Formats: sequence, C-alpha cells, structure tokens
Amino acid sequence: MNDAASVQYGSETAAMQQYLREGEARAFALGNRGPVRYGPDGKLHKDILDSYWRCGFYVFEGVLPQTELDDIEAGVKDIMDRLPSERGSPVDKHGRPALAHDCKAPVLFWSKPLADPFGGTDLANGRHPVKMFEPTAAADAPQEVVYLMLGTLQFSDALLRTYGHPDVLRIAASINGDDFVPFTDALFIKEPGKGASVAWHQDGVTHWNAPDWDEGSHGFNMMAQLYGCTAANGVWVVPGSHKRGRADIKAQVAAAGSERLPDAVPIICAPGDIAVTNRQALHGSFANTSKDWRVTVNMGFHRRKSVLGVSGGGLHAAPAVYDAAHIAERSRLIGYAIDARRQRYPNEAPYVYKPFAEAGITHRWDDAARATMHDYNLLDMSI
Ligand SMILES: O=C(O)CCC(=O)C(=O)O
Repeated sequence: MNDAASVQYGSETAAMQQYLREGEARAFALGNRGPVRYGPDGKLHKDILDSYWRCGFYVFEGVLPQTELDDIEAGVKDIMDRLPSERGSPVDKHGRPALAHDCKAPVLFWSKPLADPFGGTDLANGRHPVKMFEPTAAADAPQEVVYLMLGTLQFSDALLRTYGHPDVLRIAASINGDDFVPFTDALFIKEPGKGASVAWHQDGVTHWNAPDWDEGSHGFNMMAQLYGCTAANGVWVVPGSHKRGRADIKAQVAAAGSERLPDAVPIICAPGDIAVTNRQALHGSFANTSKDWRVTVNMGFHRRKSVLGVSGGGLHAAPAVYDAAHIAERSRLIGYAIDARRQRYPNEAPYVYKPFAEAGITHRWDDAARATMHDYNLLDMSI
C-alpha cells in the first residue's frame, strides 16, 4: 500500500504527540511481548499466559513470515479493489458487482475520514459512550471510507489460511480451552490520513453480572498485523482493566480532561506480529493521522462454556440462543481454514481441533465448501 502524507491532529497535535511518546514507553515497560513459546503440555508457556492475564493483552512477535504477509496483502488488496464505489453502490469502481452486494449479514462499515462513527452514539448498545476528537481530513479526501469489514473469510482464501495457522489455534486453545469456539472475524483498515477512530469501549455484553464472571468470560480478539502498528495508528489498551468489571468510561475521560486516558498503552507491532487482546479490556484507537497504513486481521474466539446455551447477538449478528448445533455450524470455519492451510503448506503440521477430532468430523476446503460460506457471519456468536 502507498504511504500518504500525514495530516495533523488539529488543535490536539502537540498533546497527542506527547501522549503517543509516553504511551509507547509505558507499553515497552510492561513485559508482555515476545515470540510464541509453548510449555511441555503443548500449551502457551506459563510465563506468557501469566503476562497475558496480568495485562489483558500480549504481543506475539514474528508469527507470520513475509511469504504469508505477501499472500495476505494480495488478498486484502483484492478485497479493497472490490469494495462498492460508494456506500450503497451495488458495483465497485470497475463496474463489477461489488463485494458483499448480495450479503444479508453486516459486512461493510463506513466512516467519514478521521471521524468516530460510534463514539457518543447509541450504536452497538451505546458501548462507546465518548466521542473521540475528530481531526480534519485533507480537502481532497473521499467523503467516506470503509474502515471495518466483518465476515471477511468468505472473501479471501489468504485470510482463511491465516485463520487456520497452527499458532493462532494453539494460542486460542491455550487461553480458551481445547474446545474453544469462533466469535467473529474482521478486517480493520486504518488508512493514513483517513482511518477512523474506534472510541474507548469494552467488548463484552452478556456476562458482566453472571455469578461465574471472571477475567476471561468474554473471550479475546487476535489481531494479526500486516504492516505492523504504531502508537499513532494502533489499538490502545488500559492494562489490567479486563479484571475490573465494567469501566465508567465517561468518568475516566472526564477525569483525564480528554480522551487521552493516562494509564492506556498502545499495542506496538512489527509486520507479522499477532496481538491477543482480552475483550473485557478497555480499548480503542485514534484517528490515523500518521503516514502509516494499519491492516489488522482480527480473529475472535470464545470459551465454549461462555456461549453454549447463552442468548446473545444483536451486535455482530441477529439475536439467537447458541445451542450445540449453532456452535458446530459456525465452527466449520475452523475446519475449512485448517484444510485450506494444509493445501497451501503441505509440510506444516496442521492444527488438530479437538471437538472435530473427537467426533470424527473432517472438513475439505473446495468449491463446494466455498459455496456454503456465503453470509456465514450471520452465525457469529456475539456475547
Ligand atoms: O482495530 C481497532 O482499531 C479496534 C479494534 C477493536 O475495537 C476490537 O477489536 O474490538
């Protein structure tokens, strides 16, 4: 992707630059980053798990090699090329049927450049109560950009193959148990000089007041970085906030005097790093006025016990009670991803997903399977 000239953060430029510098220093002092390491039980090394549970996020360095990043980049560029020419258009800029033109499930989220479409609104159950500062975009910026896409695995085999990466799935099993289940998957696109803010929020909805609530009840998101991410364009997290229940975001912003929360730190990644972020952690990201692209391949996972028999939905898909059949149907994506990856990387040991192995279920990734992927994210398990 091409770099664009950076635009300024308006009246907040100086304060923002200082915040980014100080946040970056705090982030590197946390001790929650390094290569993937496993213990004798095949699960993530205990030091990594302890660090993840202490901070609410962890950066796995160097998981995806350049060859795989090239594959992902080609997939993302193809997706971007097929986007509707403008919001609501049935065709792309080449006049072809646009990506997702025939999808019922939510796929494309648009924003004015550098704006904050959710902050301070009732959207998504009002979980983003405070609007972020909205810098002014360049005069020649488009009216709107797509900054978030859901259900992306139906549009790109490259993204599906990454979803089946053995480390991605081993990390999921280490944190959520061998019977972990999918939640949703997404692409966050933060274009330089255009990428929208995602206002401070916590992701969980259903379990905050459950008697067995704990620091892992609402699962986690994995954020694989195509180009890396910086303090300026990355997600910020308040370390430890995933343990403290619901945050009073309005009060925290009022106390700070701006949305620059003093305890928050940025997730800093190189290309190919994968960050894991607890969905209960207070997190958000600022408008991308930097010159750097961020493309995050976001893959969410839950504990099975957090979704089985639970009534969820409303944010990523229609409300539903998630019974065993629903979970099995949505989990097919894991089976397809593992097989898609096996076909591309025949010398790599494929991940064995225990629920399928125990039930003797196998999946084959081919055109027939591809045809069943349309609108698969109607089954996203949003808790
Ligand atoms: O990538 C971003 O900017 C925001 C990510 C986020 O809020 C999420 O995954 O819940």
